[in-house]
Amino acid sequence: MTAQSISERLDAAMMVLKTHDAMHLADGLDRLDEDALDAFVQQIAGIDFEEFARLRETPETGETANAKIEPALVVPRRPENEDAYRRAGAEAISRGEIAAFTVAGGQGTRLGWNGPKGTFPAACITGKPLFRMFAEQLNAIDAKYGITTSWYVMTSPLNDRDTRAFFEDNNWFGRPLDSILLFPQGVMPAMDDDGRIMLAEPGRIAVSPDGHGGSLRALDRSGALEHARSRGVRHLSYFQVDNPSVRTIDPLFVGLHLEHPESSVEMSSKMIPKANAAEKVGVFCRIDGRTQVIEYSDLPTGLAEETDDRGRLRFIAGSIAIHLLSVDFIQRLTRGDADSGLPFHRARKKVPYWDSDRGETRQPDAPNATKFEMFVFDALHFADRGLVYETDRVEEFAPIKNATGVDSAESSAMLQTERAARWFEANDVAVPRNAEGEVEGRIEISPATGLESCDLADVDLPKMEPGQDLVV
Ligand code: UD2
Repeated sequence: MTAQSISERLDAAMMVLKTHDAMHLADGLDRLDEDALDAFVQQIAGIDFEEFARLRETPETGETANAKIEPALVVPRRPENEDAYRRAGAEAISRGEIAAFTVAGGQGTRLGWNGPKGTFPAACITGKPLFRMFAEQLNAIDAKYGITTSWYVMTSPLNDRDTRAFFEDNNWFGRPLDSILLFPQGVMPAMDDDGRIMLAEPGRIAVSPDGHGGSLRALDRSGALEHARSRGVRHLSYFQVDNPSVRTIDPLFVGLHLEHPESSVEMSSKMIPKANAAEKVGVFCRIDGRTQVIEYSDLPTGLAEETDDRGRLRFIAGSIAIHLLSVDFIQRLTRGDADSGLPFHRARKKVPYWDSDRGETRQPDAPNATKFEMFVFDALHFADRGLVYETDRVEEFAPIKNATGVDSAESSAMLQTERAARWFEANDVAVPRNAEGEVEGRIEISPATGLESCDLADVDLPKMEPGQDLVV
């Protein structure tokens, strides 16, 4: 078979555009050289025009509108039979059944960091980047359990090359090469107010990542699910790239996911009690009896502020985006059966667009486009029973999302130090604190030293002086 020439492939792309009434996307092609035309043809081939047409015709329903919404049932932080669950989890980890899965395809616009978010210096003293912090945890897990943990990292077409280069420059953090798979997520075209796909400039359609929910089909399409199966992996421990305090693989959570009567062993999630009604985290609810997350922006204020007899928020179970998903469950959701696909959510955004009259790309002053994203927590809806387990904020949630203020590098560093101080104190080593109880100084505990407080029992912890920076 001879390779098709560029003009043949361009003709085929034009047919696709005609069929889908999208000839406006061919505007300005006469300005392009052969490489740019080639990229355009490839972009057209990657777009699912039928899916786009379906989305255009189906407005987001707000399926919660007439549903009965109740708070989710939550397994408490110190569950009955905790030790037995922890043992069961540790055994599954030792059998190599749990892999780590990091979603790192976001654009990190709020942080203002020029590069993939995982390259951000996040450790409170050494400034180790997020990816290194996770890799060092996995190295420690491997040493503790005598295994090689598989690690899947989802990038996006926008940051895949830079992320890959970062891993290469860092010698893959000493992880065995065949145990790591980086793969890009899919993209979705942006839609203008006339319901048309938008052109960013001649030959380039305006697209954006399809949301972290796109991770499920990206796992399938990239071969990561196959890779996992071939290595005996049965569950993925899912976490976001922005949380340096995440326990990448947690034996107690794994044990609960595998053996708790409330779990269907398909998908389980961690929650923390929300700090206040307005905190920007999704909330675990039961909608018509099924566990689901309602994103903070979609939870009616009335419900968000409701309190119980003791004055505690009723809808208090905040999602910190840590889940366990079984490989079989992900496979079931990605079989291509439209009924089990995750729904798309719409967001109004400012998207630069090609103005063919003026012959230039213009930056809008106000939102001019709709972006489509899937959310991974919507998978819970398809699980027979979704287990929700309560964890502790300081132990597991110190996200870096913003340049300053709430959820910034600064607030994360304070939380990281507070957690380390608690681990010292739990092992009878005093830490200097001021009158407000804040730690005087900073502490960073390397994963090689300990993955949790009890790992420090045999470590000779140094005494900390006020104002000191202590790395152990
Ligand atoms: C997310 C959750 C929120 C809460 C919070 C906890 C959503 C919609 N909201 O809020 O409920 O759990 O996290 O920290 O999830 N990402 C991709 N590809 C994409 C989009 C995002 O990989 O197309 C990754 C991104 O790199 C990041 C994570 O998903 O690791 C969170 O994305 P976000 O910043 O859009 O969500 P956020 O922080 O508003």
